[in-house]
Amino acid sequence: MVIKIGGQIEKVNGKEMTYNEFVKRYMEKNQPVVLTGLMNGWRACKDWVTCEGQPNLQFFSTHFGVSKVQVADCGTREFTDQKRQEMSVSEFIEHWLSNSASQCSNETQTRNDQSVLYLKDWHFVKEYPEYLAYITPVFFCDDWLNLYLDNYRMHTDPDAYQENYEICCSDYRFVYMGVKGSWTPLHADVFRSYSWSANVSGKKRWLFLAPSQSHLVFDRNMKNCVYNIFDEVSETKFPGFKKAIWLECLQEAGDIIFVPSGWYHQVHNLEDTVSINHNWFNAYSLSWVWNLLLRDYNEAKEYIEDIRDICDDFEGLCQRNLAANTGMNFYDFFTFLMYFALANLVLLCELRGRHEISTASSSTVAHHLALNLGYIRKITLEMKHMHVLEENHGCILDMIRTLEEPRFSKLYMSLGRTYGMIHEHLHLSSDLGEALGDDFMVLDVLKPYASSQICTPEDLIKFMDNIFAELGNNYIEELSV
Ligand SMILES: O=C(O)CCC(=O)C(=O)O
Repeated sequence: MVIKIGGQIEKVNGKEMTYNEFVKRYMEKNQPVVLTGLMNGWRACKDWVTCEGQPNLQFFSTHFGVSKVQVADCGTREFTDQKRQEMSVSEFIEHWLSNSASQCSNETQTRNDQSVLYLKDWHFVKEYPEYLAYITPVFFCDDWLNLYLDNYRMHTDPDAYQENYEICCSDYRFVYMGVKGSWTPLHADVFRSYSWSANVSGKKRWLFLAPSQSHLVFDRNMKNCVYNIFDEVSETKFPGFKKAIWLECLQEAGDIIFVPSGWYHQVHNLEDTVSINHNWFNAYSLSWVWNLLLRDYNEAKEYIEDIRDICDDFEGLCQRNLAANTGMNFYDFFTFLMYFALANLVLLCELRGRHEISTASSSTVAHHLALNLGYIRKITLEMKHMHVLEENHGCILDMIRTLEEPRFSKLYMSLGRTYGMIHEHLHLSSDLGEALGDDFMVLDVLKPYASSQICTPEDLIKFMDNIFAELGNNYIEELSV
């Protein structure tokens, strides 16, 4: 099938763009872009690439050969993805080398291990935290997903065996390695997160579909999505497909692509390629995550509607199924929102208490924090209006206990350092060295309101509004995003 290509993704020199420009032009507008010039000096670009510009397979085998990784067989479909198997990095590289050797010698292929393998989702940073292969470009640092997972779990199911979860959901910072011809089927990213993907070596072809057209790659029931846009796609099954207009991008080594929320994409390695890839989201993309959860919840509910009457806890079962299918449920997402509401509030109080919002950079940080809170409030309000979590009788967040938890201190301090770095506010990035002590004035502002526990979206809204009233009317505009 010949697809319609409507244009190319814009390519911009990342060194000539400010953070605020990136936010205004791409993150806020949810538009893809390719950024150049941001990978200079990365250790990965030196260690992982040969003098000829090829992936340095020997280096991977020698230094990381024992790592266990997920490898996709690009020729075998399994449900909506490619069939995967686990193997060590050295086994994967052995396969890669033996296949390229047999291709070079033009050998008649009689062996049955000629499948095109693609190493995906290798949690490289988790596994080798000391190695420092790269520095996340500033544009992608406001990453609540990985920051949260460094301190908390997205979902805990006391009944389920967790080993697989520990590995696959521990973070979303990956390395990908694939021979020429390896590829990734059409999909939109997990949680409708953003992603960024940096080509360390090799070349990729990306095909993108804007969210406004995503219905065109689904069947009539909006249940099944096209798997490979270059297959003969059945017009009867996918009647809208031929109307889809794709954007294309040829990503060279040294290019980083920003993939916005909800954009379907298919990716082909045109050469042997090694890339680094993060999934991430923040205040700007919370509504995407929430809308996905709502859609998947309704689907999960519909699926078991016929057993509603014989179910003791129908809602509980829906939430369990939602977490199993999507990776989080309403409780998990609401818990996530509460932690980030509290972290942003702590930082805002800290900024006002210690330094006053006088310098340009501190007021930029304050504006950013207030905007974050505005987005959190907006989603929480939607949750409240939809009466979700109303049947919840337990407390989800005990403010005082949370404020005293070391991992919460780690979370808000990392967030503060991130904003200090992004907005070049050196005070904030260096002052947040100690956890909140009892004498700390932030607690004076928060504690009177923190005594009540937060169980529902309504509680969270009240809590946030009380603190805002305390801080004065400075942030009305940001709060009404
Ligand atoms: O590079 C690939 O093969 C896939 C990457 C991808 O889908 C992503 O970054 O979202």
